[in-house]
Amino acid sequence: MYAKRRKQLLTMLEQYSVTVLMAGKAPYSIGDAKYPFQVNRSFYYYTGLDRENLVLVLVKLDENTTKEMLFIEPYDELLAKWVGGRIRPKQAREISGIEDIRYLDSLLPSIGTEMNFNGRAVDFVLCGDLTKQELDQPNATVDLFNKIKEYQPQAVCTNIYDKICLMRMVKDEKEIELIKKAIEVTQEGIATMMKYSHANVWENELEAYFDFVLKCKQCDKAFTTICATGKNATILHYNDNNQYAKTDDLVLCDLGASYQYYNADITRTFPVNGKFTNRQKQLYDIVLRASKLVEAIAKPGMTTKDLNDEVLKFYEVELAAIGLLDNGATVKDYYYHNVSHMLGLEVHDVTLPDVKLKPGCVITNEPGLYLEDEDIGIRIEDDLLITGDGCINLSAGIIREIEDIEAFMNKN
Ligand SMILES: [Mn+2]
Repeated sequence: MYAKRRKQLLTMLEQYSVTVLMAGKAPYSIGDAKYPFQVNRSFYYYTGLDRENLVLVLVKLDENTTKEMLFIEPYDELLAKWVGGRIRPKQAREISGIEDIRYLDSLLPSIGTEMNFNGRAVDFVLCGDLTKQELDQPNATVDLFNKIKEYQPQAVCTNIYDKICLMRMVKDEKEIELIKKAIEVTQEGIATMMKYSHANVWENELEAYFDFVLKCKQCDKAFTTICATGKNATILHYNDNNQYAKTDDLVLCDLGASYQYYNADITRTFPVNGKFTNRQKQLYDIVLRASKLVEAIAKPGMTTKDLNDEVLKFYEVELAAIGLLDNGATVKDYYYHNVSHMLGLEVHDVTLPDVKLKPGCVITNEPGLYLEDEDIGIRIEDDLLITGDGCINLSAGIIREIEDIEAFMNKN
């Protein structure tokens, strides 16, 4: 699978190019402590390896002359006793399918050799996968390029983010299977939260039930859980989760499991005491119908902006009908985010501006309504797989109808 992906990428790369993808390193947090290591997702996508400080180099001279090399750190016996062993060449070869495994101290000379093919200097392109955020800060790929530039002044640096993005945005069967697994665990986590919810429950208590299920299922959190009761739910990325609910508050839980780096991104909103008030029902029903609208129209050829425009049009009518747009208020006063983003190895997965959806894209569908004055924030978020002519709601198994939520919570 990884070899196939590298082969596909190589066909998209320029002739006479050296492409470098890095696994990355964990940065220091406080003193000698480090943040948990997060592998660069493109590196993982093309190698299946999730260890620190590995480098993939792809060389393309022409369509028939390509080369792939993986650079690793030498095994360190003492380090192995403290934090575990580094990956050995054999294991790296087995997982990634790359035959040519070398040690990192030969990275620069190896690239130098490739750049002097047949003894002549050619206009090589050093490529990397740099996101918007990475381009704004010191970056190891750019540092490496600058070193190479010292003795290969003709080298130019090209960002191949767009090419990688075009591949990563279309998920294959294996990837969809892993996303489904992440959704399944998320479903169990949400059900457990609903079961143990009660009037005046603490937000962090509900969060803990979700975390417990994830740990038991060998999953990590896809992102910091948002568990927001009452007014807190009107803050889109509230994650203090340290307040307790009022008796009849709604709780908005935006969360997801991550399974083998593939993510779920789900939101459910439910009454802490198991019973919606009439006002909550009225507003929840509008959000639910917005969600069903998106599900009905999402298909190849559309952009996520098209989907959001449809939600805005729908809200114009629905919010006016219940008087929320009187006195100059606009839809944006109650709904101030977009309805959809790509989902995959990253929660906000790679995408290009105005890119049209294709079969195999996985996107979120997350309309919401937020009424600060009434202490009500509602969002319903599902994960959709775009198919040949429409979409499949991968999270349809997570209950969201008012009657289903009330029945489930009261039974428990
Ligand atoms: Mn989302």
